[in-house]
Amino acid sequence: MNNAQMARAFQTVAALLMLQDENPFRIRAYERAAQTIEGLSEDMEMIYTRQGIEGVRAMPGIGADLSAKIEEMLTTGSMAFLKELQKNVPAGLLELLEIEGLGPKKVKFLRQKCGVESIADLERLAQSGELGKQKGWGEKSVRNVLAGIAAMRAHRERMAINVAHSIAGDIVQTLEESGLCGRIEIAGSLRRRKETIGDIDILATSDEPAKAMDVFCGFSLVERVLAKGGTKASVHLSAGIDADLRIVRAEVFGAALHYFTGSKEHNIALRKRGIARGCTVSEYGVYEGTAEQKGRLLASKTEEDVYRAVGLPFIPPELREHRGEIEAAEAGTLPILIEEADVHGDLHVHSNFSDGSVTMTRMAEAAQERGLQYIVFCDHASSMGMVRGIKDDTIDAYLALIEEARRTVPGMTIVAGAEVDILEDGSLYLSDETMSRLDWVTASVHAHFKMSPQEMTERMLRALDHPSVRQLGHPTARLLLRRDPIEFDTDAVFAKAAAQKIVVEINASVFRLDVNDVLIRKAKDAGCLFAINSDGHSPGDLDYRYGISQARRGWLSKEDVMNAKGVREFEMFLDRRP
Ligand code: DGT
Ligand code: CA
Ligand code: CA
Ligand code: ZN
Repeated sequence: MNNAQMARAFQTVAALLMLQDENPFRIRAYERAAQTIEGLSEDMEMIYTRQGIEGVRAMPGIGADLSAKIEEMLTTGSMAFLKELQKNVPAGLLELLEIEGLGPKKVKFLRQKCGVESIADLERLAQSGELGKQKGWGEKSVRNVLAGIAAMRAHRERMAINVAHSIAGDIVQTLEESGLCGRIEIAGSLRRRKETIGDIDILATSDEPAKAMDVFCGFSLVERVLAKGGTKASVHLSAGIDADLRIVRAEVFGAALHYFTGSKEHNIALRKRGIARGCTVSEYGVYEGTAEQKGRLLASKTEEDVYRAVGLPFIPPELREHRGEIEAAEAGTLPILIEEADVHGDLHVHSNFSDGSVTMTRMAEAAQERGLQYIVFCDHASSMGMVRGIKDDTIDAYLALIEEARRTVPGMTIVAGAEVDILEDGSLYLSDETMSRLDWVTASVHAHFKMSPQEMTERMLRALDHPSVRQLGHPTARLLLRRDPIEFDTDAVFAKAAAQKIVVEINASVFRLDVNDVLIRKAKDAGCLFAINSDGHSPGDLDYRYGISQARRGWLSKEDVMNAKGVREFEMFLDRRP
């Protein structure tokens, strides 16, 4: 069984559990495992052969239960648990769960009362007006369903960045190993580290472009070749995404890389700037005069040359979205962007006290191995059908385990925190007394996503007014490509967070990447401080790459980020109440 098949199996388990009203945290564990496996750059089978079940278990989001299931799939080629779940459910029903706003209860109702077993069935029913006649289905909810179907189709057209990145890495490696290419670079939205990817763009140089095209079109994941020319090819991959390869001459590599990195809007703005300065910017280089005149070549070898030719310093790819980066470059005010190496702590990790897969001690050791100086345990304090977790009557046990982890991993600064649900009315799940015993409270929305923006704003503001709250967890509660963000007045909420010195989280999990680039910049302008947290549920989750990307796309420097500060500074921040 290969990685893609295994990931799909876990995804299906998650969906089937949803139809049985399983608790959401258990479902998320399967989803997380699926994405981890999809994003692996190595075959699971290799890892298993080399390191055994321990190696599997050390991976992000994979604990004892899931690693056993992986072992089962690798050794038997199937998963008994999945087969058991599949017995009673038609395949089309699973797809219905992907529609925003259609929970398992509604799907079950639709199946039993209307015989709906696929998206096509549902669409017919909604459009014919029959759905609106059902009990509990008004005009508005029918409209929502149709909008949900449209949104789902739109979501399907893009892919999570980690998965696209891993596939692109494999393509690059295949081209490298062919020995046919000189330079090979990932371009497009992936190079700009956009949170979701429409298609993969790869740029290369080669003395034998036709052969390089053959290698690209013969890449193991290619399902069909969409177009193939002398220097350009497009393929559709079995993962459901397209990839483009362009071969260019080494002399124009910089200009081509700039052009194919985009964004289109950035390119257009740069071309306009060129025109104003009497030159032409294109994928072949920067030339004096108009496109027709094609005067002297000013730049084409490197991107730096291209920018210099239009009087600018280099602009990092993450900023190339035409959001003022050209003006800032001109003024010399581009930020010095934060880097992965700047992360020294993590202000949101879980242990198996709630839904994490390992003990606090194991997690703290992993953080130490990762080179972190401090971590904040934020196990769930949630009303959402969680058996485990922090409650007013389990806080003693929780704090005792924190103490134990501190003794066992003395080099690591371990902070006792909690991720406390913001309830529907903006109050918090734990009592004030319990929260006062913690050094850190992350407040997060985990349920009741649909309310008017006014009500949602009031709810969030009320939570942020609580004196125990130090951090706003995954602020918009979205799940990338799956659940849209909650709606609230971001100006009001960020202003409150800034005033209360409440850290705004950039959740680095590829499921969330929340808040996004645009909101990061807005919060920065409001004076907020940030944290780039893994929200890790297992050792392998301690990965900040895509959170860093998002922060860079939001123009952040290390000064803007709390967990880019050393442990002493963090401890001072802990002590200083607003
Ligand atoms: P995606 O694939 O939707 O995630 O986003 P991109 O940015 O990768 O877009 P894509 O793949 O259509 O094109 C790759 C780059 O090629 C894009 O970022 C800029 C450049 N490009 C494509 N079409 C145009 C165009 O019509 N004008 C200009 N100036 N640049 C373009
Ligand atoms: Ca692209
Ligand atoms: Ca493309
Ligand atoms: Zn959370």
